[in-house]
This record gives sequence, C-alpha cells and structure tokens, in this order.
Amino acid sequence: MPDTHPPSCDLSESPASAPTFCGWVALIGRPNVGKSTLLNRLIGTKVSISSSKAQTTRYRLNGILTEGAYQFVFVDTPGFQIRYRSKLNAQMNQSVREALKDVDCIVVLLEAGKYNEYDDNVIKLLPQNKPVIAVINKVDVLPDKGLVLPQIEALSRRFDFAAIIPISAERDWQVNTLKSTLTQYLPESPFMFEEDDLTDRDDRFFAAEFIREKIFRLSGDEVPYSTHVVIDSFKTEKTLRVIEAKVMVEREGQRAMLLGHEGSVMKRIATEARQDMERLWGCRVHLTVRVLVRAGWMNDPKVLRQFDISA
Ligand SMILES: Nc1nc2c(ncn2[C@@H]2O[C@H](COP(=O)(O)OP(=O)(O)OP(=O)(O)O)[C@@H](O)[C@H]2O)c(=O)[nH]1
Ligand SMILES: [Mg+2]
Repeated sequence: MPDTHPPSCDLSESPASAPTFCGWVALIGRPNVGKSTLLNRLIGTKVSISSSKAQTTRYRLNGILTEGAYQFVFVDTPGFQIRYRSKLNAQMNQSVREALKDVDCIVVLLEAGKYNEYDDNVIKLLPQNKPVIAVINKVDVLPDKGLVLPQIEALSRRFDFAAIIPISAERDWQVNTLKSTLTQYLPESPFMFEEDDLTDRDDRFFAAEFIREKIFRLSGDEVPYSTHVVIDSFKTEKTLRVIEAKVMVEREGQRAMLLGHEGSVMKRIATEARQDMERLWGCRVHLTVRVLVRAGWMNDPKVLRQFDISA
C-alpha cells in the first residue's frame, strides 16, 4: 500500500504550533499571610503545607500550573521576618531573597485590614526592575469588601505595583483574576515542565512535609518550631507505600508534648498525615513515626547541613 498521508500529517514532525508562555512567579510576604494556601488554590491541589501558626513553610517549593498556552511556575517561600533570629530563620530569609532573583514576576501578599513592620520589611526587598503585583488576601474577613479600598490606596503610595488585587485564597475569590493578570508577565518560551507536573519536589519531601503540617496544626504553640522531620525509609510496593519517619525535638518535655497522653497526639498526627499522603498519591500508605530528642539542632550548622534544611 502506498503511503497516502500528505507530509504535513507526519506525526514525527513537530507541527508549526502557536506560541507558548512559561515563567516563574514568586509568592512572598510576611509569615501567615496565606502564601501556601494561595499556591494550593492556584494549582488546584494541596502540595504546600499551611497552618494558623506563623512560619509554617520552611523550604522553597515550586508549584506548576499548565493551562492552554501558559505554564506558571509558582515559587512558595517561607514567611519573611527579621525579629526572631536563629540559623534556621536566617536560612529561611535567604531563601526568600534567592527566590526574588530569578523570577519573571513577584506576587507580594498582604492581609486585608492589616499592615505592620513585617510587611514593610518585605516591601523593602522588592526589586525595581521586575513586575510586582500586590495581593491583599483574606478579604473575606472584612465585614464589607469595600473596606479594602483605603488599603489599596495606601499601598499604591508605598511601591509602584503593576497591579493591586484583593482576593480570598481560602474562599477562591478573585484567584482567577490574579491568574489572568499574571499571564501577561510570562515570557514566550517552551514549557519547562511536563504539562501534568504539579511540583518539582519528590514524594519523600511530601511525606516529611505532611507530617510537619500536622505537628503545626495539632501540637502546642512552641513545639512545632523545635521539630524537624526526617524520612528514614520510603518503600514503594504495588499499591502501598511504606514509610518510616522520625521527628527531632530539642528537649524531653517537647517529646512528651508531641506524644501526648499514651501517644494520642502523635497518633492523630500520623493518621492525618497518612490520609493526606493517600489523597495526593492515590494509594495506601503505611506510616510509622518515632520521636527523638536532639538538643540544639536548630542552631548547629553541621546538623542543619546533615538535615539538608536548605534543600
Ligand atoms: N480567612 C482567611 N484565612 C486564610 C486565607 N488564606 C489563608 N488563610 C489562613 O491563614 C493561615 C496561614 O495560611 P498559610 O497559607 O499557612 O500562610 P503562609 O503565608 O504560607 O504562612 P508561612 O508559611 O508561615 O509564612 C491559615 O490558617 C490559613 O487557613 C483567606 O483567604 N481567608
Ligand atoms: Mg507557607
């Protein structure tokens, strides 16, 4: 049989296609403004951990969204603050500064009805040579959305923002407006990731992060800041993942608090973390978590390196 396909139908050749746009967008702001909640909302899946406690995010995390001709790579960053100083905090701030260097556009998050010195320090970090969009998040907490207008007015005097957009990440209000505003700042470029990629992090990272999120959500005010999660073993079987993790704490008292009465707190942490992993991966997970005391890990550079805290 002669080949009757015209040359233009040869699928091995890449067709002359419409242009694509792909770029990096950093999400920055003081602790607790809703950066990670917004990242999850933008990409439509929970990849970044969030809690009502400040400084939940410790590591940069890229969340990828591909829609039509556009691919956004959102960079979630730790909350920027300079009041509490430890080596860990210094590393977290450094990762915010680094994130600003290589992106095409910056989204700085603020909170509706609030503005303080922490926000001021973030605005001081902003470069003049990149588009910066101010997002006023948590507008749902205002008794009347119109109350955000004076804040928009005041913000526009602090910095030359490309746009100022009020949103509610939690209620999914105006997040699409933000997304379509951002499309104009993505440069024309081939996609850098596969169209169905959600993040650049691997499954071990999410296992550790989901445990850390539950520690932030379910244990007392101080304990989460003294903990670090390490994945000791991660095995993938057909429909099951078997994960062994340990949580480092600074003191024996913190270990007792994390375990709770007859291990009840730790049990809940492990159960909820496992459920999140099962949702993300769509398979069963068997998770065991130990709690160990390792005094001084937060300020010991050797230990920080060993734990790959800046990864
Ligand atoms: N009411 C309301 N709460 C929100 C909204 N977005 C986020 N939050 C809450 O704000 C808290 C902090 O959210 P995160 O997403 O962890 O904030 P973050 O900026 O990533 O915080 P760090 O990682 O600690 O810097 C959580 O309790 C969220 O549920 C919103 O639109 N409205
Ligand atoms: Mg966060």
